[in-house]
Amino acid sequence: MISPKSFYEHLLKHDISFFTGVPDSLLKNLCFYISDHAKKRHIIAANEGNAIALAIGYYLSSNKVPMIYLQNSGLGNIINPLLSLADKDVYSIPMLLVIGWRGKPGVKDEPQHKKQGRVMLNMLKSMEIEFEIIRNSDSQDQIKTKINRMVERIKIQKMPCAVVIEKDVFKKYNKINKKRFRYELSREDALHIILENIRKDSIIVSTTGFTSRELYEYRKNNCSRNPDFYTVGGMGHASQIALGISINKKKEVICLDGDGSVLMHMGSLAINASINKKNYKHIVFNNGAHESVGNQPTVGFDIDMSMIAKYSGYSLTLRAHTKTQVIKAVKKILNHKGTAFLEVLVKSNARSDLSRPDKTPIENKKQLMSLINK
Ligand SMILES: Cc1ncc(C[n+]2csc(CCOP(=O)(O)OP(=O)(O)O)c2C)c(N)n1
Repeated sequence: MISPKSFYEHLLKHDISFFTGVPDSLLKNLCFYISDHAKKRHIIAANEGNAIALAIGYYLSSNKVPMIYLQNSGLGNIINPLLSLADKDVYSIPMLLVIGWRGKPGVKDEPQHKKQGRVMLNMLKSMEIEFEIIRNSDSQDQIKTKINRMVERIKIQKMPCAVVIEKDVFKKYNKINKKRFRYELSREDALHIILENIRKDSIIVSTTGFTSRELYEYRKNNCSRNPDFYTVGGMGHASQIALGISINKKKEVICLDGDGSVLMHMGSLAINASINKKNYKHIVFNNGAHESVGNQPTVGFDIDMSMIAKYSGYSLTLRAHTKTQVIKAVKKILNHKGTAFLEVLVKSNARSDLSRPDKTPIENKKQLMSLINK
């Protein structure tokens, strides 16, 4: 194990002092330390591919090696800019990737992480990216030696190299910059209000992380079988899944999204609006954070998502943050004969005892398909 401080300071010794990436629960203590200490030399990117691009720009303008952090779920997002820009055969950009290894074979994890965890090392090998695995049994000195080896390779080869991080490598770090609650409703409160004010047969597509877990928990406690699709992986794609369903169905299709998820692939807003299906309703819980992986900030509270949706072409866009406002807004979007968008501003304070779906994704899919294709 290593403290985030020692890891960070070791990178500084190598003159690695710019950090960008998308947060990961497994790397959260490192992410907190970087947020507290790197300040302006740290940018939380909208998606992992963007982080690679930012790192390229940083290198071009500083001649220094940047560090990019990500969960291995984000590997798909980085492949294109890595292979078609940063690679030795193209612009040859040195950078250090720090990848959280979810779904490592032999370690219990959720279904969406298993395949990615199993194939990740082979994916890195086939991309010709050299890497070191940092194990939780490694001593601090062993970890530093592995980083030294990778940094040396990066500098000689002038290309991206990676350290793959097992679970529990980083010691706990208590962040200094704690977030203050700004809004009265939690996402779970808002979710319950919405579920109680929509038609019971509405098809719901929920985004990655706590939103899906809170929806699942509600169904479990109410013993109901509903047409829900939990977007357990594929962060940022829930709204397009919902759109794909809505084009074949007359029933209301409601996407329950998160600010981090919308930001990750924000171009989809314009596509949702352009299709203008009147049964398509998009609700975003904006808590200004990636709460599911440790509450690292997004730009959610610095922007007005309902305005972005409006100018992307949604014919009705609303914002709400109190119970009365949410009830009114839900009624309005459901009565509206066109694509509608509701931004619900909430606080981050999810319960720590949230359960996870006890059915497999395939069982969930079968239940959904049997309910909507009767
Ligand atoms: C491509 C990808 N990158 C990163 C993750 C890790 N991850 C899971 S949930 C989440 C945060 C989602 O943020 P948001 O949509 O705002 O929802 P919240 O967690 O705040 O409810 C992240 C970063 C992931 N699953 N997939």
